[in-house]
Amino acid sequence: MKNLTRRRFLSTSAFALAATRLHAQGPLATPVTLKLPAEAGGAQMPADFVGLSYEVQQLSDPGFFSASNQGLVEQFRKLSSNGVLRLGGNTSEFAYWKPTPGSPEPEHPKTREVVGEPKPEYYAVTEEAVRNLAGFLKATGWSCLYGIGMGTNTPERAAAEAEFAAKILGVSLKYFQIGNEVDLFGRHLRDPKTWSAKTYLDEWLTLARAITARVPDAQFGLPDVASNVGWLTEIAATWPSIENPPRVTTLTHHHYFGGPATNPEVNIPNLLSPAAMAKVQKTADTATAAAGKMNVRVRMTEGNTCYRGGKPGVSDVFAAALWAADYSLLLASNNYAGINLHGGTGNSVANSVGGFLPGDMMLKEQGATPEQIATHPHPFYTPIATFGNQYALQPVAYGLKFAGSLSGGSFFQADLSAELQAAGIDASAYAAKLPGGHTSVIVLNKDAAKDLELTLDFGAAVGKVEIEALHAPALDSREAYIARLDKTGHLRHGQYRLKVPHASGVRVTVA
Ligand code: BDP
Repeated sequence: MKNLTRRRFLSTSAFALAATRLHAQGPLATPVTLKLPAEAGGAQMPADFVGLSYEVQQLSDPGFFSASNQGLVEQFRKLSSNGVLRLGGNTSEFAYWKPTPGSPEPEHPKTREVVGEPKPEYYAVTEEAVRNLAGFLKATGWSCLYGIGMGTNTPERAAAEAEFAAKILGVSLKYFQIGNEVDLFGRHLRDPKTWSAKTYLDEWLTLARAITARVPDAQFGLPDVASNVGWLTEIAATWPSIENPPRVTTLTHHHYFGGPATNPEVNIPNLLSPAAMAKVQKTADTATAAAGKMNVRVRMTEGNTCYRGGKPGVSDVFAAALWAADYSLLLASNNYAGINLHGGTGNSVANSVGGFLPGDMMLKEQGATPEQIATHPHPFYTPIATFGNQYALQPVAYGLKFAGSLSGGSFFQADLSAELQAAGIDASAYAAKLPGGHTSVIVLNKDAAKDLELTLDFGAAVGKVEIEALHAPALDSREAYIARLDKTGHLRHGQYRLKVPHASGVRVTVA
């Protein structure tokens, strides 16, 4: 088992420097020419767009988010030099603030036990954990969205925790979030007959006001819904009638492509289909319209390929990298402030969904041995996997990192993906003007078979061309590489012609 685990770790962590194992050539799709507009002028992708999401329960081990956890620090830095760590998840509703080692555990309200939701097992968040988190953020260069429970919390405890977190995290704290997937509270935490966006907002205001009384410059993101973005619309409509509202900087929601692992609809072709991205676009339209009314931006604070811990063979393979790159860039071009892909340790995520991962059951039923199961990352969708005391970036993280290379840039306002799809190929493209003045185009050929013969028309003579590829031997391989390539295409009169192989991504950057 040790050997297998070790091998898994090496294969996903290596950055190949040249085009290594490129897969076989596919049939060619109709050649496409994409003309880039002269001016950027679209959405600006924040420098700290890239983010990860973890369960608050991760804080119950104060050594996890700590500067001394060097392996994890390293992987965070490898993913981004200035990302955003979001703490929340289902387990955040069962955390309680324990200010001093001697302070007693408070009494907890009664909740219902429901399959798929965490069991009412409470744990403490301590000053030590928050101090270590501050050190971790300094060591990584990341900032934090700090999640405070709503489901079983009180205004007094919320305010005390927020006051300490604000003091210790300082500039590393971007904003607070109160409550996780509040649109689902009717399942196990509140009375489904009376729970609504309105009753939620009343509770939220009580907690946020208690926090603001102790942290006068506190900023917030809300409502962190699982999927009902209609709540964002309702909140935006109600907002002007709230007197002296707490300071909200961001509207937030989650997104999982599908789930759980046992759902046959969660498969690679569906994940990479244009239909999946059309759904994302629809949600983005609703969310950004609401945010526009409140003069704030939207952030997708928790999401991934498959809820309840991911699906082996879909969440932990190269297809997830292409999905993550496309998903991130689609939201970025829709003016999102950022995204946080969910992950963490197997235990914390298993607890968040009721104690076990459906993906493990699936593998067992397929006859996998415990040793084979242990070679998969747990949870299956995690961007950074834990294998023993080692951490490793997974394919989905390489997709996020690849998309993140446009951070700080401004998008060209052109639906390049629509032009590619009109040519009958499942591909997407995004182009941005980078802060240094370079133009960078990312093309994701998600097609399982067809290679794409592409001409990028920059409209004027361009300087040096640099190419980077996101690739792996196959869509279902548990590997991902980001590699610099030399000599792949031809530059003539401001037109660059290249081939984008099926199931791969390419980034073309020109001076
Ligand atoms: C979300 C929860 C999170 C879970 C995740 C999942 O907020 O705690 O880990 O989904 O189902 O609903 O995988």
